[in-house]
Parts: sequence; C-alpha cells; structure tokens
Amino acid sequence: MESKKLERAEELRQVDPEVAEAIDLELRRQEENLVLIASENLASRAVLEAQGSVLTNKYAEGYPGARYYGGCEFMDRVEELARERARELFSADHVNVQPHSGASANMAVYLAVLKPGDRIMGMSLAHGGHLTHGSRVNISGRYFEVAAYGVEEDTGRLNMEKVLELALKFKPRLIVAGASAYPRIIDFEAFHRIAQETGALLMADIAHIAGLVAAGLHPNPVPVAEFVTTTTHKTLRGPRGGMIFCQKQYAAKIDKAVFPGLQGGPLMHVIAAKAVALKEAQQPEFKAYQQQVVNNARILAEELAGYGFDLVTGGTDTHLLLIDLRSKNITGLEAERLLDQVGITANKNAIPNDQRGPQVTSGLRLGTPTITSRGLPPDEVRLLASLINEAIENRHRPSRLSRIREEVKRMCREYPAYGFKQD
Ligand code: DSN
Repeated sequence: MESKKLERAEELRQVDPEVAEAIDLELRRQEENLVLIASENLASRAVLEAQGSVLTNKYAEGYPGARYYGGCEFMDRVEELARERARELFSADHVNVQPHSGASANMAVYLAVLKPGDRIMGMSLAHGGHLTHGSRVNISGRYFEVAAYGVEEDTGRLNMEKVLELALKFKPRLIVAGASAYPRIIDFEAFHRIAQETGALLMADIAHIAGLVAAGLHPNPVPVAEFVTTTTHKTLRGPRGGMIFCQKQYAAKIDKAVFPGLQGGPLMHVIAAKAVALKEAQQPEFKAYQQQVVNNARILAEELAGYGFDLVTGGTDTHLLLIDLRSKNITGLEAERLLDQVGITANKNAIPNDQRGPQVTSGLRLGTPTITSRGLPPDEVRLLASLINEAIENRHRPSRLSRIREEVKRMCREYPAYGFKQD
C-alpha cells in the first residue's frame, strides 16, 4: 500500500486527545503486529477516506429514487454505484447494500421469508458455522427451530450425503450454507440440489470468502442460491458492513426486510466506502491479491504441517486454516496469548467436537488476508510459520520469545500496513 503521511485533522487531537491517542495507538498496534485473524483485513486509504467523509451527516431512509428525506441526490448516486458494481462483480440480479453488518444481512433474509417457529438448517457453530446460522445464544436459534449439520469426525469435512439425510428428515424452510472456520471449498451446487429435493430455500453466507468468490477462486453461489449474504470487510477488503444478493423475485421482499423491517437510516458513508471497495475489487490487481491470499494460506498450512501441527481437514483451499493444537500440548487461549506476546495476532478457535469451552478451546484459526495486503512474500510466510513453531516450542524461554518479537518487528517494518508517518 502507498506510503503517505497521516493527514488526520488537528481538530481531533485538540477536541478529544484521549480518543486521538487511542487511535494513534491502534494504528501503531496494526503496524507493529502481524495479523493472522482470518476475518480481518486492511481497508485501503481510499476506503478509509470515503468512510470518514461528510456522508455520515446524511439521512437517506429508503432507496435510490424513493427516499424519505430531501437532499438525497448524491446519496442516490453513491448507492447506485455500489449496487451496480456489486451486481456486476457477483453476477447478481439484485443487491441490497444497506445492511450494517453480516449479522444484519442474515437477519433481514430471515425476516423476509421466515416466520417465528419455522425450521432452518445451518452449520453447527461448534463445527465452524456462525452464530447467526441458528446458534441457541443468537436470535436465529431462539426464534426458529434449528437442526445443525456438522463435519465428519475423521476428515473434518462436510459430508453432503449426511446434509441431505438431515434435510429429508427435518424438512427445513431454509438451509444456510456457509461458515466462519471451514478451510475447504463449500459445494454450493450440492446445497442447491439438497434444497431443491427437500423444498427448502437456500441462503449462502459468503462473508469469509467473498473476495475469493469475486476473484473466481471459490465457486459463486449467486446462480444457485435464492439469497447470498456477505460482509464487506473480510477478504473483500472494504469497510465494515454487509450486503444481500437475491434473485429478482425476492428483491422487493429483501429491500422491505432491510428497511423498514430491520434498519432505519442507511450508513451512507459506509455505503460510499463499499462502492470504493467494489471498484477496487473489479481491478486485475485484486484478483492477483486474492490468488496470493490463497497461496500464502497454502504455504502457511504446508509449513506448519511440516513442523508437526495437526490441521483440521489436513490443509486449506481458502484464506484460512484451523489448527488442532492438542498434539502440541497447548490450548487455543494459551497459543493466542503467546503469539500476541511475539507480535502475531490470531484467535483461539474451537475445533470440531472440542472438549474445551469457547473461552479456552483446543484450536487456533489463522488467515492470510491481512499479511497479504501488507505484501508479505512467500519466503516471509515460510519464516512466519517457523516463528510460530519456534514460539510454541520455546514458550517458557523469554529470551527466545524476545528474539522472535524482534524478527516480527523487522517484517512489520519491511512490509508496512499503511506506512503512515506518526509523530
Ligand atoms: N467474527 C467473524 C469471524 O471472525 O469469523 C464472524 O462474524
């Protein structure tokens, strides 16, 4: 990413030095640590600029051409740009770019086509699914009757025969396909066939893989699913937010569910930033970036496997890998804290059938979108894998850990996140 001086308005420092300082410190944290959290990324400077713009001042309830407030002509332009680019990028009939988040996008689909008490099927959170796919602690699990499918104990992979069996027995009104900790290609065609056979609607949640889908590196569910939801800030590298794609016949229902069903005024500054990110995603460099994300994940997986790490499913097809840490005698929580100490930011994650609770876990989820945005080349990714191994092997040797921290700092300096100059 280009290196320019941070042009933050002086006002913030004067009006609120406490918040200004926290932002400075966070920027420094992002610069000085290598982030391997699979759901995070580095939005471009252009995206940050759009999101930090005066569009935050504008109410624009409604949709382009049909707003509930005056003065929306430029909001219409921005929202139309986001919609056109999103439709083109994902080959979709219709898109709603207003959801504030992926969770809101999922709720809007439920609101559009389900009634409380209806049956839904989603991937178990404990096996890599998402809270909003029917977890008991989420509204999706409280308002609907849920059957969860999971991965196979021996392979860690989805078995589509078993998903079909469950769907035939449970007869859901809606099947959710998608995950937040599944390292393999999801067979959306197979989900489509199951939905057809059992009379269910299909919603694919591509929040994690949207960038890969846009670049043609993961099958696109848009042609086969009635609804496709996503976030815009993960592999897609945009601002924090959500979108819903749907087939034409559901367009009015989805739009009504988002507004006025679930949300009020759209976050127009975020929608502008989504439009910018979508334009960036249409460029050839974006495809090359996504290819490198996948290559880096594969390298990380192969190297770690070489150091004796046990990978759920044995590897990855995507931007993420899930490590079963049991053979290394360290919990997910301990590994997360240890890596934090050496400047590597990751998250503990349940492995399928984890015996430990979600605050501890036996696994670690690693992803390569952020380090790839920094431009980390394959050799450095290999070195990073060796540093992760070295840290875990030498977790009780502070001098080794300090040396690893220094090496990580060197990588951060050579491959800056933004390269803003700080005072
Ligand atoms: N929190 C996101 C993730 O880390 O996968 C999912 O919402």
